[in-house]
Amino acid sequence: MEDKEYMQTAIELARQGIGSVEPNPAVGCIIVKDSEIVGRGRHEHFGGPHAEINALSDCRANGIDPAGATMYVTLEPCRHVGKTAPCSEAVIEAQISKVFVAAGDPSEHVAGGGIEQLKRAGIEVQVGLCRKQARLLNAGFFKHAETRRPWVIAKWAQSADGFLAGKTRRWITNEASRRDVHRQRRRCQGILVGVDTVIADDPVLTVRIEGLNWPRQPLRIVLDGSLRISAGANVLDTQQAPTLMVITSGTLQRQAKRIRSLAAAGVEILAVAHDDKGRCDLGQLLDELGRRGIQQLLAEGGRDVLNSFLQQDLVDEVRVYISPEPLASDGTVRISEAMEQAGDKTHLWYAREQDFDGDRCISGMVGEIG
Ligand code: AOF
Ligand code: ZN
Repeated sequence: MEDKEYMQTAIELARQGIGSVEPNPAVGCIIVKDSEIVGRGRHEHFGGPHAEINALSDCRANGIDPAGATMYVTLEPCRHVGKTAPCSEAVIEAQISKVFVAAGDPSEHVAGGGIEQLKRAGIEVQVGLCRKQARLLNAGFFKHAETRRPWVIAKWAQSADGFLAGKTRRWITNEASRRDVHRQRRRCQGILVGVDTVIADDPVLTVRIEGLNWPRQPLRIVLDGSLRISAGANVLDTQQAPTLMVITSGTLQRQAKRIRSLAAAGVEILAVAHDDKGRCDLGQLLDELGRRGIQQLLAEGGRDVLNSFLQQDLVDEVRVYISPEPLASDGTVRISEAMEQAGDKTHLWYAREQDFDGDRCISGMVGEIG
């Protein structure tokens, strides 16, 4: 096998962590000695040991001393004490002689320091093998570390003829598609909707997966400039998950009493600037969410909210679930032109089409990965 194939094997290992490791990156690691893979490891879940540590343990469990071996790791080994001890030290201690790193870790606590430490210890380090693939896998992690803003995923469900809602149908897409939405929510730290979606559908906006008691429910974010939400809305039940209501600064004064009672019920309020139509400043909101450590944000609608994100070039990834059935005369809200364009595969990078029991899901990124 060539170096590139070893790194690709490490990337495939890393991929298995998506959905369990966030907001940490999914990382994979392979140890090779005498042209043979002698250790494999990946970061398996948030808070758990890092990929390098698992690969070193696997190597030793296989009865092999990692001294003198080559390591292929998809992210620069950390050198900080976080929930775990620094990987760089473990690699040095194990006397690995050469390390291939796919991509540097731009996080403040690493930022080249891990690579530097390995080099100082006399280890040969080569950076950049399969870099793009490695960055693609953790696009949200890299964007947040580099810009302090979340990676925005615009998601919607539509009928074959482009409607987002119908007069008589509650669900446009099938159960398999909706199960996938919960898997997507799992990799996000925030789920955002506009208040009109709350008024129309009264969603709960939590991660619900059969047989899984998900411990890290994302923050539910409702754009509600003038605070029109009804007191009994499901998202206001903060026993299930935390909630942030985003209002405009004018509303902060006008609805002081209502805001106090929401705050008393555990709902957080964030006032942001607004435009002349009273719409919340999304750039300011993303800055604030990034500051709070929200790395991946799932924007679930409705049409006007998604449209605003798209028109302001704030969307990084699109996920469209398409039912094979038209709604025809039952259809009410049609997708916007901006959404139609964004959902067009020719406009998406790394576009992918999946089948969920007959529903199609088209996903891809709005720009190229740098
Ligand atoms: C690595 N290998 O497998 C991962 C790394 O809180 P901790 O200790 O889990 O540290 C999390 C940080 O470590 C995370 O923000 C990222 O910078 C890095 N992730 N580093 O060497 C790994 N998952
Ligand atoms: Zn580490």
